[in-house]
Formats: sequence, structure tokens, C-alpha cells
Amino acid sequence: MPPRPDFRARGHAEFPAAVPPGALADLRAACDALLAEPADDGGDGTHRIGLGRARQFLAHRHEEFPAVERFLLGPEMAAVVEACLGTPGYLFNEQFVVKGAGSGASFAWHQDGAYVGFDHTPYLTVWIALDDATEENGCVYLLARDLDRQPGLEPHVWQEASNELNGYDGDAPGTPMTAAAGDVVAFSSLTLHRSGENRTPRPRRAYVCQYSAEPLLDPATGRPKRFAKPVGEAPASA
Ligand SMILES: O=C(O)CCC(=O)C(=O)O
Repeated sequence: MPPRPDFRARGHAEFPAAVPPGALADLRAACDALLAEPADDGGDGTHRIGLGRARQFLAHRHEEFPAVERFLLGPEMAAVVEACLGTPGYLFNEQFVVKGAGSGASFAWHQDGAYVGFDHTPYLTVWIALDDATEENGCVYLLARDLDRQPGLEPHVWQEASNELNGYDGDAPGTPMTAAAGDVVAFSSLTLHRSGENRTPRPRRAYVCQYSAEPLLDPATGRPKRFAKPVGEAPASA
């Protein structure tokens, strides 16, 4: 199936209520179990992008939660990825992103591909709201991008004070991607996005999983970056 034209033209697509209630409960339970551990300023191994409890990344732990792994590789995610990439593809990365209650931590404008560190084919980020995401609690904001006309990465500058890359200095506020828990916002690794502060008394939980059309191989090692798990095939642990 070819990618959805609206995804190619805007760099993102919404999939309301794409996560079934049972899977949403599984994801929340996994997130809460990881949150109960001591805070770690985690990131992707190259960039340490956490900010303690204010902005927490709980990464690469899905194999400890078989129901989460089944969901990541299962039919709902396969449908989302196929709609955007034209193939169910491969899971290569996943992390919970939690903005702590009343956290002043936003997340700067960036393209996810800027964090990869080597040339690669653009991929898909599937952002899943585990709590209703609002402008008050730190939803994602996107700048629409025509993927065929604007195919590249912008220059990004590391921000020492806030532990993040910044890839956009313009004035556009972006489109707030408010979402109900269980909604999916899928966007290209080329799509500039940011997220706001959580000004509410409750944490804002999200799950970010990333899929590539082909395994994303690190040229330094010849091995997949993180994972290369085909979507639509039952995991070995199931
Ligand atoms: O969930 C968020 O606040 C934003 C996460 C994000 O932009 C990312 O993981 O690339």
C-alpha cells in the first residue's frame, strides 16, 4: 500500500483512538512501573536528554513487558506504520516520555532524525498519548512539512543548559497536537516538533515508538541502531 498522500504532504497524520483500551492499560502500567525506579537522565546513549523528574525518558525496556512488545509489533501499530511508510516496517526505538507534575521542562524544536547521528532513510515516530495531552500539560506542537519538497535535516545546535538539540529559531508556534489518551500522532523523523511545559498538578505520560521501512543500521558497527524487529510478526516472548 503506498503511503497516505496527506502524510507525505504534511509530514504527520492523526489516528484517533488507535490504541485499544487494553493496550493503553498495559502501556500505562509499564510506564508507571518504570517511573517507580530511581530517576535517570536517560536519552539515546549519545544525547542525555532527560531533566530528572521534570522530563523523563524511560527507554528500551519493552522486552520486560510482553504485552507492550506484542502491542508494538501488533496489528494496530502495523496499520499506522503502513499508512505512513507504505510498509509495516521495523521497530527500532521506543521510550516513554513523562513530563513531571508542574514541570517547567519543555522540549525544544527538533527533527527526530537529528538525534540519530549518521545518514539514514527518514523514519516514522509514533507518539501515543497515555494521558489526555493538552496545551496546559505539555502536548506536542508540529510544523507541517511536505516530505517530498523538504526532504532534509535542518542544522541543529546542542543546548547545554536544557540537554537538547534545537533545530528551529523561527517564530511559528506550531500546531498543538492535543490528543485524548489512546490517540496516536504519527510524524516523520523530518518533521519539526517541540513540546510544552506541564503546568498541571499531574504527570503527562506519552509513549514514543519509532519505525523504519528497513532496519536502521549504524555504519560504525553494521548493526541495527537499538532494535530491528519486524512489525506484524509475533515476538519470540509471546
Ligand atoms: O513527548 C514529548 O514531550 C516530546 C517527545 C519528543 O519530541 C521526542 O521524543 O522526540
